[in-house]
Amino acid sequence: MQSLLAPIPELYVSYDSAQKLKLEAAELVSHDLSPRQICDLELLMNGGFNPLKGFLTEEDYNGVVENMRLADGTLWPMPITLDVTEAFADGIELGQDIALRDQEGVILGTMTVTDKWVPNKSREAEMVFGADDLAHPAVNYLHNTAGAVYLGGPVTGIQQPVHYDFRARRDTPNELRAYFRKLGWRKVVAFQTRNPLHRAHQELTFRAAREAEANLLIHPVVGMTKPGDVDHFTRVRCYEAVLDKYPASTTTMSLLPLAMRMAGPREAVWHGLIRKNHGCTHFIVGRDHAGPGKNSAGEDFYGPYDAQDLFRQHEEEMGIKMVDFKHMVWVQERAQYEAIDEIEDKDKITILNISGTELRRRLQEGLEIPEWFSFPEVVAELRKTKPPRSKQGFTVFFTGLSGSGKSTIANALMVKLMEMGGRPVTLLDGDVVRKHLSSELGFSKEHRDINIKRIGYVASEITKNGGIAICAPIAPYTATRRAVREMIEQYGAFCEVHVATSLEECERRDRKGLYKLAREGKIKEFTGISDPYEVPERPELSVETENVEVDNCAHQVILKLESMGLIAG
Ligand code: PPS
Repeated sequence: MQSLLAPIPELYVSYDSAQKLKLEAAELVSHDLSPRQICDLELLMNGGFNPLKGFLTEEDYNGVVENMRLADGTLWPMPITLDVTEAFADGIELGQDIALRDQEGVILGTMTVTDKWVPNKSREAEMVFGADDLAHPAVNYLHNTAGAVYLGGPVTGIQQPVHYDFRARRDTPNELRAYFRKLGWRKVVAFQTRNPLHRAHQELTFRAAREAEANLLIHPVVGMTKPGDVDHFTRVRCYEAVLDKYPASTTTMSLLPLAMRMAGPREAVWHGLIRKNHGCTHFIVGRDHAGPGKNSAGEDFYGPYDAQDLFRQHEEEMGIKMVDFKHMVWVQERAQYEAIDEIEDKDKITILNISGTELRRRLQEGLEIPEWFSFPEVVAELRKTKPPRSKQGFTVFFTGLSGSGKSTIANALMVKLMEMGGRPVTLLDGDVVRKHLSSELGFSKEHRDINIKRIGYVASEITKNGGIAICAPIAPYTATRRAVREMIEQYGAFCEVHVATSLEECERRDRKGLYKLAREGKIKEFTGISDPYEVPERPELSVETENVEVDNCAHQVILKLESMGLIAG
């Protein structure tokens, strides 16, 4: 078993060599790393992925996919691969050095490409993630984000990726080892997390450390977690508040720049090896560790204890011990947390629990979250990032034919929302956007899509920052409207309103005289006449404008927003 006292091998060269290499690397072909590859590279270079010396070669990859072992037999459960596009791979010869750059172009390291191959992604999905099912976030990434070709070979580290946030809380494996050494911590239990910590977590981690007679490392992931998780800025502020609740000098916290794959059992083994590299002797594995949620048939991808079982099988070889998670519940009569399997008088007591879903509901609706469940500082942080829906930003997206009445209703809605006050309101009207944001664009499908995505981007920024965006373009294509919805729903609600005025009525009104010109062929690609309009199938609201006052149409939208909880009734 490796000693905690020994430093772990890193892939970095000395400072002087790095300066020299940086200059020489200017001549090399560059690969711009994806956010996930940057996380992987950081842990490769600093020894977090020891014993890997670079991105996996084809032989190592096959071994890892098929039986969790590198070609030399060493246990390693997760393929750490450098995926690139076919076009990039075509220009690379075996034996060639390439520069690995971050998204700003800063060179982090170089790699000698020894292997280049087209992986069988379906096989990788089946073996590593348990199913070739796009409902699994890593399988979705594999098929829809990762490049088609993998490059493998040894990496030479030049410099760490730059982090501007929480710098004092980031430690390499060797920095943590040195810290443990300095404090004389010979046994350390690591706790992996991607969620805010509440009182039950604090109790269980504290007990785990006490049982193992060890110190405690809270080791949250701040690289990439499951889409939809609480952002790491908020989480770290929450962790800092919880850290004060442990007895002084028993516990520390460090941030891990890992890109999680949500691979359940294999991920647990991977997490354990990473923590061993960081100098820990014990690792807490919970129920459904790193679980990705439900598959496309609505069932869990992994059994609740699969991760513990796989870890236990390899514990000895890994050289880090598993501490299994105790399910902690609040016992009202005794006003304390207890491990559920240690309670003997279950029928005489009241057990309280708040599920994740219930917590999200309470946060969303601004309801009480009791002190037995979480610490007031944590709740305050969560409330700041997730204010109730009636205080969050949102987007109302009108779509409909030219002359359907979108702009008129949108203007009326804007005035009504401004009268209510509370949030800034911005109107992104079709004509106005075309004048200020998209003046160079025409009306081809490609140009319309660019135009709508620009509107979507601006609306998503407004929504993110707590404002109300009202958009009123024609937006004739379903797929583009869906893309805008996805952009916005990351930050707040999206209310699609179809202004369902018929083509006959729009043409009869012909406010701008454009339909006449379109019929005469003087305007090309005119929506409804010589260009398509795909009617929304499931908009949040559809309004008729024939024989209905504008004020009433705008009022229908207000009622819809109220029913969605976006404005207080
Ligand atoms: S799109 O498809 O969403 O990008 O169109 P949009 O930017 O909303 O269009 C804004 C206004 O452009 C006028 N116009 C045309 N519309 C459709 N097809 C063609 N070929 C065209 N040429 C000019 C039209 O007046 C649109 O304004 P509204 O407010 O919808 O009447």
